[in-house]
Amino acid sequence: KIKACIFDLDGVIVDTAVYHYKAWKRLANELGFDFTEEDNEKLKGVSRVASLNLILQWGDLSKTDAEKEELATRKNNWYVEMINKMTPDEVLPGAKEFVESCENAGIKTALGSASKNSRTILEKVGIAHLFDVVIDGNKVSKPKPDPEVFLKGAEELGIAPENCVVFEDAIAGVEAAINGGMKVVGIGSPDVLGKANLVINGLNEMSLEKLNKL
Ligand code: B16
Ligand code: MG
Repeated sequence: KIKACIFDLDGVIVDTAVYHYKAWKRLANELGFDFTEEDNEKLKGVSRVASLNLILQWGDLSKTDAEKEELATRKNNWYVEMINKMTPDEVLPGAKEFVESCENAGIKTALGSASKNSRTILEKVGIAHLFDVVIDGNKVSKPKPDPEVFLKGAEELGIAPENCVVFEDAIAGVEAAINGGMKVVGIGSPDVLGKANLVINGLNEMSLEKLNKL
């Protein structure tokens, strides 16, 4: 029986991928190269440092750790400038409603995100109060597909992993949930997220009825 829902942030609750893309693209351009929106897909759900490493690889550049830190900070400052302007209408369709319906049904809710900026985003879009627990990039050290982020969420909620369901848009996140012994609903394409127990296009297609059938 499902007793808790754990939500990824980018791609499930909000579409911050577009802001990540703009900021990374600006950085790449300053470094003298470019990458496509298709390449950007590979950065979804991937941590900040890992994203930078991939981008530098695409530009055929190698940097010292100190230089990487400066580059990641530069990108993050642009990103933060953009997310600071986010508004409640940027919550993806049905997301707020579904999290609320969980709350009303006595199902616990947590956020499980790789982002170190998740607090700002939740507050800007006005839904921070809807999550019982927030586990994000500030609290975990092992990136998805390691299940750490979701296991910590379950632990802080006091719910066993087998009674949790994770909502994820990235393949690494779907794998992380499975590795943690949880059920998982994929948000996106069945071709990519086929390992999930159920794949839907967005939380607007989710319901408590579907949750109970997982
Ligand atoms: P930050 P999620 C992930 O969010 C993004 O999908 C990924 O593109 C980003 O690099 C990562 O967060 C870290 O974000 O730079 O803000 O710490 O899908 O795990 O909610
Ligand atoms: Mg995501």
